[in-house]
Parts: sequence; structure tokens; C-alpha cells
Amino acid sequence: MTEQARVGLIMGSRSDWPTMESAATMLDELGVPYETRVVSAHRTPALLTQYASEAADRGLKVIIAGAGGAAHLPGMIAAHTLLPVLGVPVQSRTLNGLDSLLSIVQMPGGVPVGTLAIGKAGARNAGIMAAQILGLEDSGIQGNLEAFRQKQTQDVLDNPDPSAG
Ligand code: RP5
Repeated sequence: MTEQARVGLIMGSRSDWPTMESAATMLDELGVPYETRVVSAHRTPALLTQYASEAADRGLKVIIAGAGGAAHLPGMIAAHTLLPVLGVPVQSRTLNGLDSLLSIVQMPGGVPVGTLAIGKAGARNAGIMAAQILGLEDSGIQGNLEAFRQKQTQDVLDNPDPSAG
């Protein structure tokens, strides 16, 4: 049986997957069950409304939404749910992701989107942050986060010389 998804990992297009895959990798590593879907603010607006409106009742606790260009997906999802929404600006071809960042980060007061960095680092951090939110009430995920952080620190300490292979 597949475990109940607790994070909705959505994106505006299949073309966002190479970026958003970094969030999926972190959720896998931290033991957080999730689902992945393409939900487009502009191409499938009715699906967006349905997805956001039903998310909490389906057992999701956090939504990670990645989009590029006129990146309205995270904000519109946030407008339809009280779940925390983490927005990932995908690096666009034409404006390098600055367009995506500004589209996501400048939400009006009252409807927050937690906006991460442009590109894969932002997607990776969105996965970690979703785990941190869930870890507040899940000791298994919290333990995975502690182990991840310790390993990350140890890797740096074990390799102090940047000129060595
Ligand atoms: C946005 O438009 C998507 O999030 C994607 O980043 C961008 C381009 O989409 P495609 O034209 O590659 O499908 O909605």
C-alpha cells in the first residue's frame, strides 16, 4: 500500500520537473510521503482551484509549488487553502528566474507564500522546510532531519582542503 501523501509537490509544467525533482529527492531522503502533479495556473485554472480546495481534506499538510515566468501558481494555490504554501521560482530561460521570483515573492499582506531561492537550491530547501514543518509533530521525520544536518556538517569538516581531490 502506498503511504498517504503529506506534501503536495506541484508545478506549472512538466518542464519544471528537472528543478522540482530536487525537492522530491529531499523528501525521499527525509522520509516524507508526497505526491507530484502538474497544476497550471493558466492552462488548468479549474484544476488549480479543485486541487487547492481539496488538499487539506485529502490529508496534505504542506504544498510546495514551483513555477516559472509569470509564476502565479503558488499565490493562487495559497489563496484557496489554509495549508502552508512554499513557492519555488523556477529559473526561466528569458529572464533567468528573476521574473519567477518577483511573481511569487510579492504577495499582498494576508495571503502568504513562503518563497525560496530561484532554481534547484530553492527546490531542495523547500523539501527540507516541508519536512521541518511536519517534523514538529512527527518524531521520525525530526530524527531524519537531525541525521541529515549532522551528516552535512560532518561532510564539510571531513573535507577541509578545497584543493584536495
Ligand atoms: C509556467 O510556465 C511553468 O511553471 C513553466 O515554468 C513555464 C513554461 O512552461 P512550458 O511552456 O515549458 O510548459 O507556467
